[in-house]
Amino acid sequence: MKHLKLILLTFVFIASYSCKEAKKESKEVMEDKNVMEKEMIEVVGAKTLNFTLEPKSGSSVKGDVNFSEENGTVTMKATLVGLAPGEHAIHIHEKADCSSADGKSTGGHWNPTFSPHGKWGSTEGYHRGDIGNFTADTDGNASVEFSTDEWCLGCNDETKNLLGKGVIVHEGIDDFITQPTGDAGGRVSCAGIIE
Ligand SMILES: [Cu+2]
Ligand SMILES: [Zn+2]
Repeated sequence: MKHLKLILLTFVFIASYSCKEAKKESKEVMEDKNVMEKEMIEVVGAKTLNFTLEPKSGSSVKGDVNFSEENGTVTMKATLVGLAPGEHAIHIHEKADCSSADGKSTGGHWNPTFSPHGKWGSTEGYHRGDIGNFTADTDGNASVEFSTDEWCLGCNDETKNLLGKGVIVHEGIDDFITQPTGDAGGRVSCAGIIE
């Protein structure tokens, strides 16, 4: 009888121990799941960014610009109001700093490949920020769409990473020839690309 009690006690002990282990394991699984969910949200969150374009140089040019990355391609969509009708240049400049009244705090064109200024895709070279020209309608409204696999949002390749750069809309037209600016005139709207 004593022997049987001992066996029973041992059984209870083992049962309660393995139950504790199982609980511990399931808690670990839950924690892993939480970490995975958090990482997934962070990845999705890094793929779409929205910014407000603010007027510069005494203009009333404002709007929204959106960047999204999918399958290695970044698409920029900008909507603008308050422009003079006709053509204007839009570039990515090297800094996200829109603090100065003339927008020059964003620096020059973003040029991480040390190339000449030019038309996007030109065999003679172009800056990674040389988006080009777009046309505003007679009411001064415009929408711009541009896609490329030569940009990324937050990747480790600094020749592609848009984060920390700035969007600049110019008063004039990019001639794709004048170095290193394209002679596009004053900076009338600005947005910093900051996560
Ligand atoms: Cu520019
Ligand atoms: Zn340029």
